[in-house]
Parts: sequence; structure tokens; C-alpha cells
Amino acid sequence: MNTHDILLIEDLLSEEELSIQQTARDYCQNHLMPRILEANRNEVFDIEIYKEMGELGFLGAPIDGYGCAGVNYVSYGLIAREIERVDSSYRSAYSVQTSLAMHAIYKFGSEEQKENYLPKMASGSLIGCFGLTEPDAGSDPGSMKTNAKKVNDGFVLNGSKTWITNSPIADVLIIWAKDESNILRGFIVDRDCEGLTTPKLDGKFSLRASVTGQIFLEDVFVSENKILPGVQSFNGPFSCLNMARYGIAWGSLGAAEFCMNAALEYSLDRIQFNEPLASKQLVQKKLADMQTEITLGLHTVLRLGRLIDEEKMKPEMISLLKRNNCQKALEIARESRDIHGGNGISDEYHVIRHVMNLEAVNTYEGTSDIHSLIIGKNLTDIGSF
Ligand code: TGC
Ligand code: FAD
Repeated sequence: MNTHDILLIEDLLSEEELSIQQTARDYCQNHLMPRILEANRNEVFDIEIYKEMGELGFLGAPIDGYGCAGVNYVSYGLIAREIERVDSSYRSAYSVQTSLAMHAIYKFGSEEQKENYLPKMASGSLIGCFGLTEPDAGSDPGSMKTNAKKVNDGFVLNGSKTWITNSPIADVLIIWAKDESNILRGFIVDRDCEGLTTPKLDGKFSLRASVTGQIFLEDVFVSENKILPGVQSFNGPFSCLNMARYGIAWGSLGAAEFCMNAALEYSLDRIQFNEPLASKQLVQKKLADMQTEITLGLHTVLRLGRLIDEEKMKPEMISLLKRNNCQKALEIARESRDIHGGNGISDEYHVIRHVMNLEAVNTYEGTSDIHSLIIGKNLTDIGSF
């Protein structure tokens, strides 16, 4: 029996899902893992990674047609888990392209927009970003100030966004803004638009291998054919967030699995008081807690994936697992760091990097507490945001 897969989750996966998982695992371990230490140290994101992910069919994987693989949502989650086993920054790159930028165009775009953007985004030759958060509108995007004014043949956008993954390197920026009737609209802003600037945010101690920036829009003209015709409400961005949050619920467990395995190996090898650390009851209890939470997390997120594939998903299901899996992953990473003693703070052991990353993963795509409030509202029918 595989002592790691204690409840035999692999028995619940189809041949195709197992094969996608293996392809993702091989790519991540052979091509992402060797890059991450230097990338994290030097705050570098290698944009070739998008082309590599594109060649493997990862980008926009659940989308049917337009050069995308058209896999199910369980497979999409399995890919996220393998990527985040290496680093949450790379899973961010995958999530933003697939679930935020491409999903917005696929779900709400015109046929012409889909044909124009999706195949190039699927191959990784165009990079996307998703601009919702603003300096004064984080957990409460409804209070955003970015606005769109109707002019002849299009709209003029003004405003600013912050904490936007990929903004400095994006070719295609999905911008959420309110029109003159206070209705939320989505716009595709191309990199070459006049009045657009996207400075990088420096000094992050989390997700250092992901590029994060701001977006400034000063009288940016976008033509009529760049508005997403299918969105006229916050339902638009939140529908994209559902899919990205689901991916994080899988991905965070990949990071947790890495940290658990590292703690196990380290504690078996490390001798103190003439015995391996792993022989100590306190250490075994910590390892048992880690395996328990990871196993419960994996089985529940698989169930959620099946519900999405059966079109039975409700957003509160996603909040439940985004919140819980991120929290548990962060606790496991911190505990693993502790088991590594002094070595735990060295990036060569990789665990401290996961600890730092998971701090941001717990915050973006809706903070842990915002997801508590979404779950609470569903239980009580009382909004307490
Ligand atoms: P509320 O009045 O409840 O709803 C407004 C409209 O939206 C609809 N809706 C949803 N639709 C689909 N899925 C969901 N999960 C939805 N939640 C709400 C709702 O039905 C309504 O539609 P309509 O047509 O009737 O108008 O909205 P509210 O203003 O009270 O807000 C509720 C709250 C707090 C839950 C929401 O604002 C929220 O989720 N806040 C968190 C913000 C957030 O998650 N930001 C993420 C930014 S993107 C990001 O972090 C990317 S990181 C990427 C990476 O690097 O991986
Ligand atoms: P705030 O909303 O100011 O929250 C601060 C604290 O207050 C939190 O603990 C929160 O839980 C708590 N709080 C807020 N409201 C309540 C309440 N009603 N009751 C109780 N507690 C409350 N955004 C994008 O649009 N696109 C991106 O690509 C993107 N990428 C990101 C990448 C990184 C690395 C990071 C860190 C963020 C990214 N974000 C992105 C923004 C992210 O979604 C926001 O940071 C997040 O939604 C929280 O908003 P905030 O930082 O303004 O915190």
C-alpha cells in the first residue's frame, strides 16, 4: 500500500486523470523545481514557463475549443496541485491565465473576442491578467472607483488597480470598471493602449517568483468591440473567481504535501539524542496531523471537482474548501519549518518559501475571513460583510 495515499484517492481517478496528473508531475519536477530556488531568491518569473505550459495543454485546460484541451475540472485541479507542489507563484501564473483571464473571455466574450484571444493565450504567446482589486477596494470590490465613460465607438477608462498578478508582463488585461449607470462592466485592454501603465510592486516576501504590479488607466480608450458583452454585474468577476479559488483549494494541498514529505524525510534522517527525530512521539503526532488534514482535504476537493463537472457547484462549497485547505496548508508548512529546526529557515530546504507563499495564498482570491463570512451568510441568510 502507498503509505502516502492512505485513503487510495488514486483509485477514484480515471485513466485520463491519472495520465494528466503524471504529465503535470513530470513537467513540474523536471522543469519547474530546478528553477525555483534562484527564481525565488532573485524575484524572477521566466515567461518561457507560459509557453511550456501551453505546449502541454495546461493553459485554459478546462475550456472546450479555441486551442484548449477541454479537460474536466478534476484534471484542472490535479494540475494545480502538481504546480503548487513546486511553488504557489507558478500556480498563480496558471490560475490567472486559465481561470481569471481566459475564463472571463470564454464565459463573457463575443465569438470574435474568443477566436482572437483564446488560442494565443492557450499557447502562452499572449499573457493575461485580471484587474479587480484597487487601493481602496480589496475585500469589497463593490466600492471600486475605476470608471468607464461611453464615447463615440467605445469607452474611456480611468482608475487604478493594485496587487495584480502579471500586470507588468501582461499583453491582455481584463479590467473591471463601473459605467456611468454604476453597472459593472468588463473590458479587454491591450498592452499597446495609450494611457496604460503597469509598474511592478517590489519587495514582496511572498510569491517572489510571480510578478505583481499595479495598473494605472489615464483616459485609456477601448473600442466598442473590447467590452465583454456577457457581463453587467459582479457575477462576472465572481464567476471567474469561483474557478480560480477552486484551483487554489487543490494547489494549496500540493504545497502542503511537499512540506509534509520534507518533514518526514528530514525527521527520519536527523539524529538528535542518538535517535532520529522521527522516533519521537511529538514528531510523529505532528506528521500524523499533517497526513490527516491533507488526506481529508484531497478527498473533499475531489468531491468538489466532481460536483463542478456535474454542474452542481454552489459558490459556498468553494469558499469552504478554499478557506480550509489554505489554512491547513499554512499550518502544515509552519509545522514542517519547525521540524527542520534552523535549517528550516534556509531556502535550500524549500519549506520557508512555502510558508511565505501560503501567507499570500490565504489572503488573495478572498481572505480566509471573507470566506468565513460567505459560509456564514449561507448558513444564517444574514450578510455580515
Ligand atoms: P453580492 O451583493 O453578494 O453579489 C453581487 C453579485 O455577484 C453575484 N455573486 C456571485 N456570482 C458568482 N459567484 C460568486 N461566488 C458570487 N458571489 C456573488 C451575486 O449573485 C450578485 O449578482 P447580481 O447579478 O444579482 O448582481 O456582493 P457583495 O458586494 O456583497 O460582495 C460579497 C463578497 C464580500 C463575498 C465579495 O465581494 C467577495 O468575494 N470579496 C472578496 C474579493 C476577492 O476575492 N477578490 C479577489 C481579487 S482577484 C485575486 O485575488 C487574484 S489572485 C490570483 C493569483 O495570483 O492566483
Ligand atoms: P482588506 O480587504 O483591506 O482586508 C484586510 C483584513 O481585513 C483581512 O484580514 C480581511 O479578512 C479583513 N476584513 C476585510 N473586510 C472584513 C469584514 N467585512 N469583516 C471582517 N474582516 C474583514 N487582485 C486582483 O484583482 N487580481 C490579481 O491578480 C491579484 N493578485 C494578487 C496577488 C498577490 C500576491 C496578492 C497579495 C493579492 C492579489 N490580489 C489580486 C488582491 C487580493 O485579492 C486582495 O489582497 C484580497 O482580496 C484582500 O484585499 P486587501 O488586501 O485590500 O485586504
